[in-house]
Amino acid sequence: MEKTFVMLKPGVLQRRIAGEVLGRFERKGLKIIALKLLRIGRELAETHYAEHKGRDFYEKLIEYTLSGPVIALVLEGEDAIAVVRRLTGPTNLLEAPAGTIRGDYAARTRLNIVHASDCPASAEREIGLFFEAREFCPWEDGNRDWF
Ligand code: FUP
Repeated sequence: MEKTFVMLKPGVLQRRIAGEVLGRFERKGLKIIALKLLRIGRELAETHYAEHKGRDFYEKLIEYTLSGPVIALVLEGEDAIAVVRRLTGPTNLLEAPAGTIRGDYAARTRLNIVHASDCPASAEREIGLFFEAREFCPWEDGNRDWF
């Protein structure tokens, strides 16, 4: 099963929509196998967004990422990376359709409220940046009658 990294940026907690956003991933059938609430430091934010260093939006992006706690999680599922990117919607807010997380909850590209890995190499790198092996909690579905 594929794993992907997701970060709910500070706007999610500030707007009290963590449950709604997490619920979208759960309803799709993705499995949460690691999750934590944390306030990240500048060093981690800069490493995470290293590919954007020097871009005109970089400082504001780092500032936003550091502006409050984030929720970091690892989701597992078939084609989890692509499935989660479809749920979050495109980076550019003007292209994010209603029904996607960014399309429904974000008004500006810079404040697009959620990060999701875009390829297997990024997922592996980002999971490694935010989580240690002992923080994972794999589980089995068990009683499928719930569904
Ligand atoms: P994504 O993978 O969809 O999060 O997109 P990027 O890695 O390209 O961008 C990371 C973050 O930079 C976005 F969440 C928001 C910010 N950004 C801007 O503010 N303006 C841009 O033109 C592009 C990205």
